[in-house]
Amino acid sequence: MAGIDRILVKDLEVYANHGVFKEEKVLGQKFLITMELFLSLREAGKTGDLTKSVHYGELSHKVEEEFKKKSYDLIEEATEALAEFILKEYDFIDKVKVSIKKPWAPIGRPLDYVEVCIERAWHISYIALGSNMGNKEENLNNALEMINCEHTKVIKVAPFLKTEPWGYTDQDEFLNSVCMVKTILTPDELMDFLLQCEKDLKRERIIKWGPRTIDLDILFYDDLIIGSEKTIIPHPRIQERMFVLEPLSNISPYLMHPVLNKRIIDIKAELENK
Ligand code: PH2
Ligand code: MG
Ligand code: MG
Repeated sequence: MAGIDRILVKDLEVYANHGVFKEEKVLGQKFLITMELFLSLREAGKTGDLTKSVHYGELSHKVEEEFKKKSYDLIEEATEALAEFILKEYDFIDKVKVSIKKPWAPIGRPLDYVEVCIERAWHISYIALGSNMGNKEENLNNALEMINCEHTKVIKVAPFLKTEPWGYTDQDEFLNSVCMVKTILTPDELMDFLLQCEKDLKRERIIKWGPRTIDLDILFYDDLIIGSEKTIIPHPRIQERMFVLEPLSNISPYLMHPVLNKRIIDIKAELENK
């Protein structure tokens, strides 16, 4: 998503009270904050419109204020907090690299500085939604509302679709949809977040593939391929399920499946012809 356009704010000097040691918290010390923002600068470059870019003065002041709000033990925490703050505050920044240097780190030895540097980004994910108990439409709408929050933004939603139960067929028909989101969560964090949403929407797990008030499954996360204990991405049964392919091809027909190496619309045509 992110190209190579970037804005660099290097070694912004801020005095603050972060550190593990008591004297660091009491006396404070100098920190140097470097922010590398990755976003398209084409439009601002062509039009001179500042609202299409980031006002780096304004950003620097906001970041300084955010940095001083709290006293962290670790510069890792402060760095993480700043990266998250920048992505949330300016959600058109695709990716950010943040580094914090401590030139006066009190380690009893001379040094140039210690530095922590991280890279964080907005990621694109697709989530399948399904419900076949209670007020299904309301269940899907509640789930979408819950998913859309500070760290995860719903970008597109497919029209809700009535579908016959697949797998375990002795149950009520489903209402299904798929949404496209951007998120700053990692795949595992997104998984935990969706499980928590299911819980909050009172999902009970009784029979595998059985009736449910709400089911939220990650279909894709960027073009990542993951097969860990906890998270399998892409979802392994996309190509067998019309209740996923139909809504998905409604919002992103030309999306590439990173394992099958085919577009969604073609995977759907193959299932139709089976
Ligand atoms: N979900 C299942 C099993 N079967 N069938 C339909 N039509 N829609 C679903 O969402 C669905 C299903 C397991 O998640
Ligand atoms: Mg499911
Ligand atoms: Mg599930």
